[in-house]
Amino acid sequence: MDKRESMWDLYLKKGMSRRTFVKSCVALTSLMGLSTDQVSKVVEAAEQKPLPVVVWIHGHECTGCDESFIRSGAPLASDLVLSQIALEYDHLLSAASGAPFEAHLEETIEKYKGNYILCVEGAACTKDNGVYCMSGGHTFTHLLQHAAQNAKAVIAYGTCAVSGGIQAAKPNPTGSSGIGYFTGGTPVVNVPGCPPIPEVMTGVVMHIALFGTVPPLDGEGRPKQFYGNRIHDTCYRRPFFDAGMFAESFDDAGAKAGWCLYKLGCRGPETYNSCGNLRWFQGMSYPIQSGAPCIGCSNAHFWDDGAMTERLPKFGQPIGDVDQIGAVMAAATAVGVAGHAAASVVQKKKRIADEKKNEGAGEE
Ligand code: FSX
Ligand code: SF4
Ligand code: F3S
Repeated sequence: MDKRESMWDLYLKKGMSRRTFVKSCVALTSLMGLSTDQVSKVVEAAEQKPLPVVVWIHGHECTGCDESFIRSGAPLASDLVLSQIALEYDHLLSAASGAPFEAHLEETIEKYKGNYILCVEGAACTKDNGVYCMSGGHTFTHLLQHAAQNAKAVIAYGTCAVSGGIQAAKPNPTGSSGIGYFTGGTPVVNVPGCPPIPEVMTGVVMHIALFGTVPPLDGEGRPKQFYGNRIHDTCYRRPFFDAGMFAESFDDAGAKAGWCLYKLGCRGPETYNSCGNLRWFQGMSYPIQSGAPCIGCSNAHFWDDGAMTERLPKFGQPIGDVDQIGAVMAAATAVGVAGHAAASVVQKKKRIADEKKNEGAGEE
């Protein structure tokens, strides 16, 4: 591999001051959920580590995840892309296109084998050999497998990449799924949300970039520092919930007074994400603050879960039991995940067997 510049090299080259560099490192430290005594480690890594090579590909999706990413305020997405990572290929942000662009992807994979970070947005479309999602003359699943098997780590950005998202909603005509079936043995960090919070997106990629490892993950492969709490745990409307003060309709006095949105279908008690503390648009707001219940956009299959249509609590239990409901939901999710993982292994084995059978019969 060639000698690549570090973040500090690039700041120097651009005439940016040491003070600006250290301020960026402090911001990154706090973004990654690390304590202030870790700042020196971050500074050291940013001085010495070459900029991480990033390849960013898009499957079945609405592109909302990249739209979210470019609105990151701390760090600014422009600083990240121009000074903190080496973004070699991005379906959306790269100006280049066509054959030279695809050739560049191949060169990047070859040159940085085992050392680049693969960011993936969107679901993997599997029906009819994946023909409903093509890129550069290949199916997306082919590109994904190829890019993932040579990557150092994969980041699954958005609920679509993590578990299929809207593409996998019933009746799922394209056979869409999360990308995990196609990433082989490469470590995957799941960053759900439709889309994920911009600063969560930048925080995860910078953690891998600076420390060379994936951040600590929970049982669903999500970074603990961003998905350790339910929306309900950090919600500023929580005192109203605890006091039993609920908006009954979107335009009643309770709604206007900012009471709890549970009776309007809020999924906050079963949804893990940082919306309540980080918020969106540089801390400006988040759905609940704007008067809309959380629809659980970070949960698998939220589209099929009635989140977009049901405006009443889906659980018949008394309101006072809601924390218990959250715990029951978490346990059910864990069982579901275990079952899903077992089913995935079976499906994966079957897919490998099918592929072997079809070997020589053309791509995928
Ligand atoms: Fe999905 Fe992202 Fe929702 Fe959209 O890339 S998570 S539909 S915001 O765009 O994939
Ligand atoms: Fe906030 Fe929703 Fe919990 Fe009410 S139910 S406190 S609105 S997260
Ligand atoms: Fe999504 Fe709920 Fe946050 S809808 S954006 S997880 S508040």
